[in-house]
Amino acid sequence: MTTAPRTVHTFCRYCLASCGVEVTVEDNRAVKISADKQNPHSWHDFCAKGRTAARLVEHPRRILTPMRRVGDSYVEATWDEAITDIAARMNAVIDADCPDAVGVYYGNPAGFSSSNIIFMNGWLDAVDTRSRYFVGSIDQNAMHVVADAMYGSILMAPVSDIDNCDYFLLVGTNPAVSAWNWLETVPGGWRRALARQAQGATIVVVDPVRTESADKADVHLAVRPAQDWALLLAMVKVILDEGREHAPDCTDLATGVEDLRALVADADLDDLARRCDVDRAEIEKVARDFAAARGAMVVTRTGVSMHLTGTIAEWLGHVLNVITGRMDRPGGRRFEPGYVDAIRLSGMAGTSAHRNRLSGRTMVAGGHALSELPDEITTPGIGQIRAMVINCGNPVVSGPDGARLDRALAQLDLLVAIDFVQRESHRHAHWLLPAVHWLERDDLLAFTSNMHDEPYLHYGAKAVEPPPGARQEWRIFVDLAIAMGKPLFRATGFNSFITATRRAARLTRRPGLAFTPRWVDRLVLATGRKVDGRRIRWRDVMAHPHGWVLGPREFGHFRSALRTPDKRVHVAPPAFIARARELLAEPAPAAPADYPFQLANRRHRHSMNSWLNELPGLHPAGKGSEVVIHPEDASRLGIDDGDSVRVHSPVGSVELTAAVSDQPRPGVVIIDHGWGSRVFDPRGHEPAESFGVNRNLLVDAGPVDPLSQTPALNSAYVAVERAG
Ligand SMILES: Nc1nc2c(c(=O)[nH]1)N[C@H]1C(S)=C(S)[C@@H](COP(=O)(O)OP(=O)(O)OC[C@H]3O[C@@H](n4cnc5c(=O)[nH]c(N)nc54)[C@H](O)[C@@H]3O)O[C@H]1N2
Ligand SMILES: Nc1nc2c(c(=O)[nH]1)N[C@H]1C(S)=C(S)[C@@H](COP(=O)(O)OP(=O)(O)OC[C@H]3O[C@@H](n4cnc5c(=O)[nH]c(N)nc54)[C@H](O)[C@@H]3O)O[C@H]1N2
Ligand code: SF4
Ligand SMILES: [Mo]
Repeated sequence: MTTAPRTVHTFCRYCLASCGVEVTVEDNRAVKISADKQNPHSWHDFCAKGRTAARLVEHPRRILTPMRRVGDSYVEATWDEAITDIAARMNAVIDADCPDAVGVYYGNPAGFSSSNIIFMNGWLDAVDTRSRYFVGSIDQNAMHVVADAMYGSILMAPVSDIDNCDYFLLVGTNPAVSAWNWLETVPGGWRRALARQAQGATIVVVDPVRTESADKADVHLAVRPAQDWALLLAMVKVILDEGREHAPDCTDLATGVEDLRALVADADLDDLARRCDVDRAEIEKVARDFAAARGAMVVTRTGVSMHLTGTIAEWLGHVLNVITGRMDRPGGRRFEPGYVDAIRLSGMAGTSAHRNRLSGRTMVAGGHALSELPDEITTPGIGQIRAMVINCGNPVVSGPDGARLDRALAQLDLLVAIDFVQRESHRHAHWLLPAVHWLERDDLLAFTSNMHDEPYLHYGAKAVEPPPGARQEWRIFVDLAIAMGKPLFRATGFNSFITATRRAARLTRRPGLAFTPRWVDRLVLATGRKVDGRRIRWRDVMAHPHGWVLGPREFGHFRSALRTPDKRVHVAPPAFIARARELLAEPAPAAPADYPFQLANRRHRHSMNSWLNELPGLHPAGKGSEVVIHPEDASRLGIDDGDSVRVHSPVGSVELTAAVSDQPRPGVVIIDHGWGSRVFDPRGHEPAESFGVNRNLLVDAGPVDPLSQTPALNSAYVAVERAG
């Protein structure tokens, strides 16, 4: 029997643009997904990834029940079998060694579920392991480290006030493709910036590649990769030396400006200009225009962070905003309080200063660095990781030196992957556990409410029921803790409380009595901020299916939100000053003779890191298999457009097709990241499908930014030659 079509309004949870969508549902299938134009906040970025979300839900290779590895293939199993077996094997590993023998890697999509990370942490605390590996170390750690040192909390992420901005200094970001998101949701951000430009605002894009965004910019500074720190330090120097700073903010809001002055006094503009390979006169002009503009902002993103110098560059971007009076002022960066105090709530979760046994490095933002994971798995000793969960991640492709990680994962006693399909990183999994897609899931993303560029609440309602065999991560972690006999959140009684609610639900035949994260959502709202003088009630949330703008954008919340003890912005954290001095003392960057090119990266509108590039019809054949080379470099190497070329580094080698273009600056070659991930077929036993080439095989995981622990993902040195 078919049922009449119905319409569900919700939002896309692939990226932080959080587009409102309208889903037409027929027979529990999402047959059409379009932008929800009644959404008052977000739909303008709506893209093909959201439009085709049902293709992943209905992926022909989707895992539909837990699957256990038997020899070289997989057999279907029940959840009871899966949880019992995994719990027993994990307990055995812990008993033989210590809790750190069980580890987790969690990737970017984990943050788009309202319950995943909370209950994963509850389980990790139950197990009492410190072997926690986080995608931040290949993405946003620099931002967390800077926010912590300058503002007192890793979660103090300022949002962009685009509509009042007269001068955009966009460093290492390509918002025309990526949407304006990295720890902030600024719907239609790029369009709005272009609208400001049409009214006279200036857009400066700093990028070694002439991207779609750089093409539209008034000024494009084709910086040498990983040398943004030098460029931004030069701008800080121009502003401080010439007295162009915002004096009240430098004395009242900020502390440490004198230490900055001392730092720039020891830096030389010509030297800095040489390092970043941008003309000194151009740097001076941008710095002066930036300081003089009425409303202005520096925005730094992944192009800044994914280098050995990432934290210093990220820091100096924030410094420019602070010393020119851009914080909490129109056209600059504000603090959005959101409807819950995410900073307070996350603080309650507690952070660990644990040092990894081999590297001795501490956690950043609650996790260790992915680049350390292979050694922690393969090196014997107390705390050697023997069992792992990969939760929403594909680190073999998205992280550095995937070949090394792949070899390590193969040595585990137990590897559990929670995902929709079996990808490259799940190749050695002993258990594949089927996840639930956002179209099939309810989410209240309260913890990111302070990243929206206006006060906003939207309940992510599910559009369709998940396959009966799929389970949300929270449920998996809760069941594992119970089966392992370890108290969730280290809270005695929590497990028996959950079991009691389940028993009550069974006995009374009222499934609604069983514990779900909805209880947490309600608690969060009940203790959240007041709107119009009262707390948000659940029925208010339900009354706004298109999303709810809670009030006007407000300034004036930044200072009180600061978590530094003195409620001031620390512009010169000693560790950053010391590292900057170290960089200044290093010789100017030069490529090693054997590896003369730097490897840049590109994203596409229609893929999401290492996934969504396998969806039928979304990508033409050959996508993800080209290396873009500047014409001068190509002619020197005797390479023509379409030639087969080999790109290699000290750690890896890949073959691709040459595309000759003047988009990269000479000396830089581009290979898109996120490709080269196989999708296996554990149910149908068809051969693995492969899409493109994994360029991160070329990135050495060894050297990392000492502050953020991020490797040189987008500035590794490589060699290029004709193949054959
Ligand atoms: N060279 C280079 N490397 C990069 C980057 C770069 O710019 N250059 N970018 C980096 C960035 S910004 C990031 S964020 C990282 C990403 O790195 P990761 O987060 O490790 O990997 P993703 O490629 O995002 O893979 C996410 C996986 O989660 C699965 N998934 C999606 N939704 C869900 C869900 O709801 N539940 C479960 N259980 N699984 C789900 C997907 O199917 C996919 O397998 O990669 C980084 N790598
Ligand atoms: N379509 C699509 N949208 C996405 C994603 C996706 O994979 N696909 N990923 C989402 C995620 S997880 C994130 S974190 C955000 C990321 O959002 P962005 O940070 O805007 O990511 P990119 O589009 O990779 O832009 C980074 C730019 O930095 C440049 N760059 C590289 N090295 C340097 C350098 O040394 N200096 C400077 N100045 N620039 C450099 C690159 O050439 C690139 O143009 O996007 C999100 N949105
Ligand atoms: S993936 Fe596309 S549709 Fe989904 S939130 Fe991001 S920009 Fe919007
Ligand atoms: Mo990311």
